[in-house]
Amino acid sequence: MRNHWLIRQLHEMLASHVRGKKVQIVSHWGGDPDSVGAAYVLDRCFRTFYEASEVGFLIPDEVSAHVKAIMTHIGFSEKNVTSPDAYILVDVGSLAQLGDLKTTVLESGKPVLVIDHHLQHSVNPSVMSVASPSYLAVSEMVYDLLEFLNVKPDKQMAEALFLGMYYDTVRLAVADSELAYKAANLLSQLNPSTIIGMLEPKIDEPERIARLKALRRINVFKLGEWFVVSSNVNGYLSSLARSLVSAGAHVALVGATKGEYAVVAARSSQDFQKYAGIGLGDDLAKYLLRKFEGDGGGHAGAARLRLKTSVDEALSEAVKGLSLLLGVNAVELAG
Ligand SMILES: [Mn+2]
Repeated sequence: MRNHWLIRQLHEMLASHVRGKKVQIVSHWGGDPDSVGAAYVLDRCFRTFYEASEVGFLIPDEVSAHVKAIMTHIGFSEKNVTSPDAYILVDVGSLAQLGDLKTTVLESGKPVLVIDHHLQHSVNPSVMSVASPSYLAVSEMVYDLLEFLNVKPDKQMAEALFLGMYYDTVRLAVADSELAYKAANLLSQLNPSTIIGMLEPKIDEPERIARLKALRRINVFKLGEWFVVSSNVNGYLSSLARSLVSAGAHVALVGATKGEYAVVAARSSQDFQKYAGIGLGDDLAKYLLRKFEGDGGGHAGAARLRLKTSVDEALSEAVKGLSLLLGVNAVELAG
């Protein structure tokens, strides 16, 4: 167990806020295999071991395609709990990641508990948090919670936790030996060939067209050693930003018009997150929210913002912001 003290604290908080209560579990916007895998096992534990009277799970904003595939496979679906007694936020590094559910959660007046493995900064004082960046995934924290409870995961639980750990460690590329031991333990209960493919789901035709069109419309900038691309699109923001990073961008900025706002999604590559020394969800978000009226945030490698301006203006200000934060000029590559 990575941190026995933290897991005991988690257990004690759950014991006092879940037993006999109606509990709403919420992930960060869009969800990902880690938040969904951890939420699935927590949902089961809340029913069985913590004796919650009702449990539901919600994903704010658009649910990503691979998350849908995983949920269908393990038999887990979203459920809205009416007037819950407590909110449990899973894998939520900042409250801005609650997207359209942020106000509902914060204005409920109910206990809010965050279970997370990111650095928690500027967390609202009314929010309780069990978090440690020493954990490589929330699914790993939940793995340790099962061990603490002396519960052996069944096949669905093993699949959910394995996918979460595998995804958040970039297919074990940033894992350590402790996580590898846990992953191996889970792997012995499942068939990798049936589940690992779910992390690369088939995309449907409209999304495929959107991705290809986003590529056609990009502007490419060189900021010192980093390549930054921006694209003005119509939808599928997170998916397009991710695909531009896998196409080779260190930072991808995509924006779409939504009413009188520009919604901007930003993603960065692993090496940018590791070596650039700036975070999209904090540094870049702060910069843009000083320039424009709006809201949003995220974490080091991913951000989503709503800004009261045009998409082109928001994207060019984002490039300017990155250039200032990195202390290098932005040079647009022509053609
Ligand atoms: Mn995570």
